Amino acid sequence: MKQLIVVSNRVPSPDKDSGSQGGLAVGVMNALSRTQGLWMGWNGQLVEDAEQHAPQSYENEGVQFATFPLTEQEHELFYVGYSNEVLWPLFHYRSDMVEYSREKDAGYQHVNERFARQVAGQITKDSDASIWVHDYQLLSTGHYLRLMDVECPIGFFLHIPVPPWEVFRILPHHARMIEHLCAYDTIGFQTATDLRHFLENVERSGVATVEGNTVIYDRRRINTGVFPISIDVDTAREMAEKGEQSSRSHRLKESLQGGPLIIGVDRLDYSKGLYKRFQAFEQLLENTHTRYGNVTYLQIAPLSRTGVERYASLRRELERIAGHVNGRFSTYDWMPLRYLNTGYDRETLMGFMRQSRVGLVTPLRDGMNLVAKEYVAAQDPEDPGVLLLSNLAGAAEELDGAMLCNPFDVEEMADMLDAALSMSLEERKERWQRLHKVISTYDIHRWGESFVTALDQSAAARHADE
Ligand code: ADQ
Repeated sequence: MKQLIVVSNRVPSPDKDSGSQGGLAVGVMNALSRTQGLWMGWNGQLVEDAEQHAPQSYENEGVQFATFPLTEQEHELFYVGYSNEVLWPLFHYRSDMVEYSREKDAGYQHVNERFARQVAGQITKDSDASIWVHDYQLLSTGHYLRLMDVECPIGFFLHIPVPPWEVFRILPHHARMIEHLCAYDTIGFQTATDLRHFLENVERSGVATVEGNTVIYDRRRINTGVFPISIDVDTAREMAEKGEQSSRSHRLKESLQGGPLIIGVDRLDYSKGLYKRFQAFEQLLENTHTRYGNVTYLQIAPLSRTGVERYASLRRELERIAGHVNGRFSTYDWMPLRYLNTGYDRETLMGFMRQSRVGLVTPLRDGMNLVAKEYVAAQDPEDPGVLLLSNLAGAAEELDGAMLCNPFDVEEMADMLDAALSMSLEERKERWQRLHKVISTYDIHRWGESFVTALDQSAAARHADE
């Protein structure tokens, strides 16, 4: 049987089951468990002599894991530096935040080569494996695998957006990145827009040619496609039903004093549009006064990438505006904006989502956004909440039934929040049914299966050509 090897920067933590982890873990575990799969990645540890460490292996839910450490310097240059101070902002259209240096670039290449070496070490001459590499931290890993004579099918999936050419070409050595991507057999994107931008970037870089959705590079044919990531809809619904009965949910409900709840759940990241969202909520309170009684906005935003300065400064800005909004509108027994940096287990989160009248998901740019889909899955079909979604999230290309807003237009967001809070039950149900149809038609299982099938097919076509 063919073995699937998944490679990503981080692997799911061994002490949690996949149901308690993010959507990616569920989709990938599902694909891996059907193929005696192996998942490889960084173990989260920083050590001085990382090169000397053989991968640590363990098994979880029938899937093998092999993880390895990095050095502090590798982590600083590869992860903090190039991945999160160059690629992440640029691919989210924030060229103003890009902080490039040759040292970070070299660190990124070095760690990508190391990931490739670790993976190549697991492949024996007669093994029948396919390799699936994930996300912007590992764009060059396939290239190094080919240099190590790994000839098996290798696919790549990008979880974040692809910017158009005029933004992409800001990246120093962007042509080299395209060249490295040409090592893969299949490259998947979240949306049709990302795919279109990628093909345009390939052509404009002059590195390879494009025929339909196929990239042709030095007699190699690279298939590309759209694979919008999704969630495990049934599990999310079950969690929401259970979560709603938890004592936390009861306490939340009591604390609302009969007023409606608006909820936001995001990693604390500048791409998620939190600052403008807080401004929109302030505008809503100003516009509607007491029309909705004690309306509460609960924003759950666990800290992420705390080593990157931009995240620390965003945190300070959010603390300031949250204090300002509450200082302005709170009464002795009502605090309108509840802003917390705590992470919650998924059952609690889904239970909170189910109780809320509006799900506020307004990234300034997002590859997909799984929270938008989780919000839909968590709703009670008889009394569903309204999804207010940024038209700049990948999910907006799919989620027919959401209210779409421009996340840069604070006044429009405030007006749409007002409309969402006063929406009739009939319209809420009708919108939710359309949304639910989308997420249940193409769920996380189909996502994993369709990518792996596409990878197998493109590799088979390559062999037929040889
Ligand atoms: P992220 O930018 O992390 O992912 P998102 O798609 O919303 O964004 O996924 C976040 C996940 O973390 C969700 O499953 C959410 O429930 C969970 N989460 C968020 N806050 C939490 C909290 N406080 N406690 C527990 N869980 C929490 C990247 C890309 C996205 C893309 C995904 C998957 O940026 O665009 O959708 O990968 O491809």
